[in-house]
Amino acid sequence: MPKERTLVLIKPDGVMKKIIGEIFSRFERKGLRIAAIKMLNVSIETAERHYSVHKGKPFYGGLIDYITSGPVVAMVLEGSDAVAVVRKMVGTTDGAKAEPGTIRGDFAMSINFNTVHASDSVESANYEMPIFFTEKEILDYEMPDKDFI
Ligand code: FUP
Repeated sequence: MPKERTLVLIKPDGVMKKIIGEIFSRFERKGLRIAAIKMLNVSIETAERHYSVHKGKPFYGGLIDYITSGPVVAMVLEGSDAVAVVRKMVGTTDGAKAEPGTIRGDFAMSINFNTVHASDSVESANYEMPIFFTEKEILDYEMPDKDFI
């Protein structure tokens, strides 16, 4: 499997639920390498860039309001098939329908406040990562367990 990088956001409700550590812990224990981390207030411009594919949809306005409503934790995760692996760990879009054991399944109750974002393809990841991180902020380093992953 090719090594991939993917963008994950802990959305404002995730920060308020005090599960930043829990979410990082799940990804770390899975064997994904954390290549970048940042906490930020997302500007309207950044939100519009990140969610440009949803422009014009009925939920777009609410989505922009929500992601700009409080602090967000952004991260880049790296690993084999990382995009699909992370999407599986995040669960389906609607928290009420997401499988228990997934992040949304365990911590979210709705589609509007679904706690995390994860890139849905390598193309999306390549579009989304530079919105939140410069190339220099995405670090290349080796983990001690790399030979067992
Ligand atoms: P996902 O890839 O699972 O994050 O979901 P989508 O790309 O389909 O949607 C992006 C975001 O829009 C979701 F995180 C939640 C929000 N959304 C709604 O609020 N209402 C909808 O009907 C669909 C999506």
